[in-house]
Amino acid sequence: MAPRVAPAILVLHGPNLNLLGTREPAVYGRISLAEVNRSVHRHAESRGARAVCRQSNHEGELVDWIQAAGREGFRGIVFNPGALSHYSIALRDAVASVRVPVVEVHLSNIHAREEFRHHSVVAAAAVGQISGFGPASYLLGVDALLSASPSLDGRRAAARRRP
Ligand code: CA2
Repeated sequence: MAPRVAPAILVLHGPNLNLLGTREPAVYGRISLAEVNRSVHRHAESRGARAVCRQSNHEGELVDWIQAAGREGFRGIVFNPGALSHYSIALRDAVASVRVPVVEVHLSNIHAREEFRHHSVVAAAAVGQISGFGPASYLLGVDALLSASPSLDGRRAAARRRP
């Protein structure tokens, strides 16, 4: 029998998340992005999966990574688009254009913050959104992808049919 290959999950962090732990601790906590990534790696391994974490301050680079995720063999994407969540139609279109399921995550509860953060244009193209659990949002995102993968396609198709 062929050896079982651990499913790989791509974790994408958007603009400014490289600053995590250095400013705004009241909103985003004191944990650095490197620490978040370490706990994501550990968590994925504990679930028999493998995580690859990337951060970019550039919308186009995030689009490129989303488009390439299927070719690169990723089973799903845990995606924190940062402030781009609220206005990037390019990211929404990229998420909608790939077969790989995308779970949108946020450290803070975007619905409990300023009005302009309440709406994510990416969310309707994602299979779901996890918001407000700090770094645990990423771990919950990994769990969502690993536990729900077979049914995600159907939910995604339903989401796409919505106007
Ligand atoms: O809560 C989240 O995860 C956000 O995606 C974070 C974005 C924000 O624009 C979204 O509305 C919600 C901001 C990321 C910037 O992160 C910083 C972290 C520390 C210091 C400064 C910025």
